[in-house]
This record gives sequence, C-alpha cells and structure tokens, in this order.
Amino acid sequence: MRVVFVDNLLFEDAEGIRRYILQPHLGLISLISVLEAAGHDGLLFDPKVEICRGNLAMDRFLYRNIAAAILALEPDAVGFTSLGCNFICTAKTAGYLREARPDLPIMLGGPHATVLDQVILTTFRQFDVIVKNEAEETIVSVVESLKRGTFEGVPGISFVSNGTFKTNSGNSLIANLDNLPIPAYHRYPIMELGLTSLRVDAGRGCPFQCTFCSTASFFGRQYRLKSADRLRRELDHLNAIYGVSDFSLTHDLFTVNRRKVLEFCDAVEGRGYTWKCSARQDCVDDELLARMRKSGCTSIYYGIEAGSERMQKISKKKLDLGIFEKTLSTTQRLGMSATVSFITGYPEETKADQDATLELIGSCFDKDLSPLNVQLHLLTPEPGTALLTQYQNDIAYDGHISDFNFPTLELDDGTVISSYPQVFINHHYFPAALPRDRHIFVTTIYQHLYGLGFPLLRYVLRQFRRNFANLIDAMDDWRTRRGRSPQADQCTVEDFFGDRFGRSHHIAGLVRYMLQATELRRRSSNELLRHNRRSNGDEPSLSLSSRSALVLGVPDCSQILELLSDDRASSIPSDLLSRRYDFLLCLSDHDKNHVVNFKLNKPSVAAFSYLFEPRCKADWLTFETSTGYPAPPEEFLMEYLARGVLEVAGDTLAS
Ligand code: B12
Ligand code: SF4
Repeated sequence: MRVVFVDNLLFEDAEGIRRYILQPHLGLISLISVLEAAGHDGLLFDPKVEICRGNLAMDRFLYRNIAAAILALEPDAVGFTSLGCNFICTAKTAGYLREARPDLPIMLGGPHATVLDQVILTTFRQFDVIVKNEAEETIVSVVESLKRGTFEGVPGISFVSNGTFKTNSGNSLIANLDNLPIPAYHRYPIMELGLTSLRVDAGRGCPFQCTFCSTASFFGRQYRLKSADRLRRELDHLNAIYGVSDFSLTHDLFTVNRRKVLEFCDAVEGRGYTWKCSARQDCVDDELLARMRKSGCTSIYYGIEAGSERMQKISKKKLDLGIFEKTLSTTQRLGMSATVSFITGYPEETKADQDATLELIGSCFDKDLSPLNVQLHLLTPEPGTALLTQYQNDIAYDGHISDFNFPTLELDDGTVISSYPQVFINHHYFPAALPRDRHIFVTTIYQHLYGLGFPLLRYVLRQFRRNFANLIDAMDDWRTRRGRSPQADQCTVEDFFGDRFGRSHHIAGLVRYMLQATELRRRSSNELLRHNRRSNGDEPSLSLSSRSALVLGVPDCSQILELLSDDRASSIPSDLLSRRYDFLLCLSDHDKNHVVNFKLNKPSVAAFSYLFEPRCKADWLTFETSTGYPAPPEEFLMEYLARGVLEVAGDTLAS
C-alpha cells in the first residue's frame, strides 16, 4: 500500500519570531519506517514545505489545495496526524479528500485524536479510523485492514461501524524505544531545504502532572528515554547521511532521569555534536548542566509557566521559583542558550499572580550573557488535562486566534469551531479571575514588545521604575482610554510610545526602528525556498521589496543600540539622541536574521517612498513634479533590484 502521511500546518515561536520550522514530523517518519520494513510505501506530505516553496498559500482555498496536492501523490490511503491547535485545517482538508475520492481510506492519529476519538469520529465522518496512542506496533495491521475493509480485531483503534462507535483495546506504550527502527528521515527533503539541524525522538512521557498539560494523559506519565547507545547510533546515522551535527532531542522532559542523561553525555562527548533539549529547572543541577555542556548541549528549554508561587501550586507545576535565577545564570554562564516559557490565563490567576509572572519575565531582559528566549503564551484548554475536566462546562469562544492557534480561513470555520467545542477546545478559553481582554492584550502586546530586543527593553523600562508589569499596565491603561482593541499589533506599540513620549522623541524612534527590523526578520523566515524573480527585460513594475523598509526621522539607532547593549555605557551622549536620520533597512543576503541599514539622502527617500506602490517606467515621468526631485536613473533602480531592496511587483514574501 502507498500511504501518504500528512503533517500539521503550524507556526512555531523561535527566538520571539513566529516561523514555519521545517523539520520532519518524528511520529510520522517513525511509522513510515515501520511500514517500509513491512513492504509498504510511506510518503510524508508537509504543508509547511509547500507554503515555503510557494505551492500553497494561507488563503481560503488552502484546505482544498492541500487535498489536491495529497491526491497528486496517488495514495492508496492517507494518514493525518493531529494537534488540537490546528484541527480545523486537518478536518476540513480530510473533508475535501473524502469529497474528491470517497473510496480513499483516511486514518487519523496523534494526541488530539487519541483523547477525542469518539467525538471526532461521530462528528467528522471523513475519517475512517483513529489509530490511538503510539502506533508503531499497530500501524502495519491497521494499514492491512484498510485493504480488507474491516477493522474488527485490529488493536488500538477506534472506528464507526453501522453507525455505532467502536473502540478496540491494545497498543499500550512502547516499553523499549530502542526496538524501533531509525525513522524514515529520507522521506523529508533535508538536502533541498539545506537543514543543518535535525529533531530526534529521544523518548516520550513525563512523570509530572501539571493541570494544564496533556502529556500525562497521552503518555500515561511513563517517562522513557532511548538508551545512550541507541541515541548515539541515531545521531551517527544522521551525521553520516546528511552531514548534520546539530540535534534537537525531542522529549517532553529530557532530564528526568539524571543517570540516563549522564550516560547519554558520555556516549556523545567528543563526537563534535551539538544538541538541545527540554528540562524542568528542578531536574538539573550545576554538575549535570556542566556535564551536558561539555558533551555538546548548546540550548535548554525550561517550562516555567508562572512567576507566582501561588500559581505554581494551583497548576501543580510545583516548581520552586527560588531556583529560577541560579539555574538560568548557571545555564548561561556555561555558555548555553535558554528558552524560558511562561503562561498567563489560568482561571485562578489574579492580577498579583500575573504581575509576578511579568516581573520575572522583565528580570530576564537583564540577562544577555548568552542568547535567551523568553516566551509568554496564553493558556489554551487542551483535551485530556485536569484543568479541562474541572472547567469543561464553562469554556467560551470569542474567535481570538492565539499564537498557538491556526487562523480561520474559510467563511464557516468560526461556526464549525463554535459548534463543536469539545473538538475545537483549543480555540476556546477558560473563565478566569482576570478579564479576557486583559489576557488577550498582555499576550499579544508581548509578542510585539519582545521584538524591541533586550537592550531597548531595559532602556525603556527605566521609564517605568524598571518594572515590566508597570509598562504593561501603562499600555493597557492607554489602550483602554483610547478605546483600542485588546488585540495588539505593531501599531499599538508604535502609537503608545509616540503618544507617551512624542513621535520625535528618541525612544519613539528607536521603537519604530526595532519594530521594522523585527518585522523584516519575521518575513524572512518564509522566504526559504522562494527565489526572487528578477526583471525579465520587459517593462517591470517595481516596488520596495518585502525584505526592506523605510524608517524615517529617527536617531542613529544602531549606534545607540550598540551603546545600550554595553552595560558599561552609563549614558548616551545627548547629540546622539537629538540628531535625526532616514534609514533604509534591508535583510542581509548572507544572514537572514540580520538586518542592515543605509542612511538615505532626501532624493533617495523620495524615490523609495514613491516605490511603496508598484511603479512602471511611465510612472517615473511624473516623479519630478510630484516629489520635487529628479527621477533616479535606471541604473539606481536596477542596482537595488539586484540587491533585493526592490522587487518585481507581485513577487512578495508571504507575510
Ligand atoms: C515536538 C513537539 C512539538 C513540536 C512539533 C510537534 C509535532 N510533532 O508536529 C512543536 C514545537 C511545533 C510543538 C508545538 C506545540 N505543541 Co507540541 N509537542 C511536541 C512533543 C514534545 C514531541 C512530539 C513528538 O515528536 N513526539 C514523539 C512522536 C514519536 O510521537 P507523536 O508525534 O505523538 O506520534 C506518535 C503517535 O501520536 C501516533 N501518531 C501521530 N500521528 C499519527 C497519524 C497517524 C495516521 C497514525 C496512524 C498515528 C499517528 O504515532 C506516532 C508514533 O508512535 C509532544 C510531547 C510528546 N512527547 O509527544 C508535544 C505535544 C504533541 N505538543 C502539544 C501541544 C499542546 C503543543 C502546542 C499546541 C502548544 C503547547 N501548549 O505546547 C504547540 C502548538 C503548535 C504551535 N502552533 O505553536 C501536546 C499535544 C496535545 C494535543 N492534544 O494536541 C503534546 C502531546 C504535549 C503536551 N504538552 O501535552 N510541539
Ligand atoms: S508541563 Fe512539563 S513537567 Fe508538567 S506535565 Fe507537562 S511535560 Fe511534564
């Protein structure tokens, strides 16, 4: 059988910028590998790759287009994986597949479907079968049963037969992950994408039971880690085939078993690999961190979740916040980067609890010893969590799309989502002590404030008694008085600082500059596989490219930001603060995360401003009369077209 497995379409938060991260789905390539060993053919379809290739767009035709692209692979069966955050995309795409090929068997698996098998199968008839839990030990018999057309006796699945929901027991957790074959990485375009880092399935399960997290229900709180020897073999294999030596060890909580982690460190040390993992701060210590660092660990993800002891207790995360500062400092001192992730929106969270979280976040802006990524997320109701069991009758829907949720694309998406709250639970929200608007504002404004970067945030906080909660309060107060939406965007940040300090104030200028630079970096993430079309010699309409932006009337921001990054610089010379310039910002050709700037003279500002709209040759005849400057020579336009500052109209990056 030729089975096409379909990955999720979702963004991820990487260093404060939402991107499509292109990596093979570890569960699906594991299943493909098992199927291949049994003589079947397994393909992996990743919609993110197709978006980055420019073959799919985030528009109202997306679901139909994904279905068409899957059919073009001529499958005998299709298997969707599922996460709650984008299940609307999965369900609708499967619906279009069913419409186009009613005879094509469609499987569904993954955490969301495992927990919600009954309601999904009885609501969305496009799915023939849900394969529950970890599926390596069952997938072959499921696929073979698709050929036979009967699911009776197949372990670990749910299906509907003659209108009745049925579920077969079986497929418990895989006790020894070492028995699994090496996942089918060859089914992902690793070389085409030029991937220099790969995710590796290190193990599964977490013994803790935080009330907001569904891991415990999916993996039965059973922590398992592949043996050090097996993991080393897996890394060696990927290194030999793809030349990759940087790995992201995927596991809910890699460091639960100290002894096993030390064994892993021993096994990989000296092989020239670098690796990242996730940890609880109370599941590491100085000695372990030093050992991890020595064996190649470069980055650790710490889920902190709340800055108040009270919420730590209520959410059963039970992390001792007293170790936060020390653990983070040790991690950074050893030269590792870190991500610390926080949540707001808990039902019981008070203003004091939220302030404590914001203050802890604010304290992180002082720590740029090594790269630190500080995330703040809006609590999402997840199926299979204790929190949802407690509040399931009180959840509500208002259409807000959080950073964890997929946007609505088709006209009826919102109606479908609100009609089936149990299935689309992730799009809903819990009742809470704090107003919903406050949660939306805090989490959306945070995404944009974060783009200002630590040096500027530190500088700005000086105006707010060095307290991040004070800044957020001032902004929330301002937006309420102005009657602005709680859904904050870049303009909210720009307008707040403009109103507060005056548009020509150096802080407002620095904020505008950094917002634009971050926006360019965000756009660059989708550029991966696009190739800018260059002029074809006809008369092209040119416009300022989506890789560039103008920032006008601001101080010499890069010089000031450099001073602000240097802790020893106590003040900024006043003439540096008072002079104003016009800048063209542009993504560097060499490093997509790097933005370069050019100071512009007035005629260049006029020319680039004119190019906000697409202009053809004839338009330039009126340039001088409308701007007062002579039209730029053709070489000027061609040079900037070649540099990517200008583009042929219509050839923009997805935003
Ligand atoms: C890596 C990871 C991610 C990655 C990639 C996820 C992915 N695989 O697509 C990223 C960083 C993108 C991610 C993001 C999120 N994640 Co996440 N993530 C994980 C993590 C830690 C590992 C996933 C993994 O590789 N597992 C190992 C593989 C082998 O298992 P698997 O993917 O589940 O696949 C097996 C089975 O599920 C099944 N299966 C899966 N699909 C299919 C399909 C078919 C047809 C069949 C037959 C079987 C099958 O067979 C596979 C092999 O056994 C898991 C926890 C965990 N340990 O699994 C959480 C987990 C999947 N994430 C979860 C969540 C909630 C999220 C987020 C929504 C946010 C959050 N609160 O953490 C975000 C949302 C995305 C966004 N918009 O930003 C939940 C999912 C809950 C749910 N019901 O949807 C999990 C279970 C953890 C948890 N905290 O509860 N995540
Ligand atoms: S939040 Fe982290 S520690 Fe808590 S149950 Fe989930 S994976 Fe385990």
